[in-house]
Amino acid sequence: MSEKTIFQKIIDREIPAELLHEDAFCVAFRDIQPQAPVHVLIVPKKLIRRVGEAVAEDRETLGALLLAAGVVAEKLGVRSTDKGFRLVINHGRDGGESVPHLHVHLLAGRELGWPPG
Ligand code: DGP
Repeated sequence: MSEKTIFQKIIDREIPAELLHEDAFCVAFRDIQPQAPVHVLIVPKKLIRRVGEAVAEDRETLGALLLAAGVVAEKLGVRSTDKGFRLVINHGRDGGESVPHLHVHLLAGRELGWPPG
């Protein structure tokens, strides 16, 4: 079996992290290298390596990640449309993935440029 990812260790409480949200499917905690005033990672408890490798049975988990994003955005005061937030999922080298455990980035707290870098 391959070694646990850093996110799996957080989920298993082997590494401390302040959880902003937890439900049956996922946890959310702040990114250690924030790219915006609000930068939260939403991570499924099930190890799905990356979004393009999810399978049909992951449908409920994938939906739970987006629902959790709304909950976290509300909790952090950025859900209203006059503020707002962006969700990002990086897949593979060109996508900028560095941790091989699916996670949704929730970025907010400043105006985010488009197109992204
Ligand atoms: P990505 O490049 O999409 O795979 O994003 C991985 C993110 O994970 C990156 O923004 C930094 C963050 N990260 C890496 N290690 C840790 C950690 O130990 N704790 C937390 N909170 N975030 C981490």
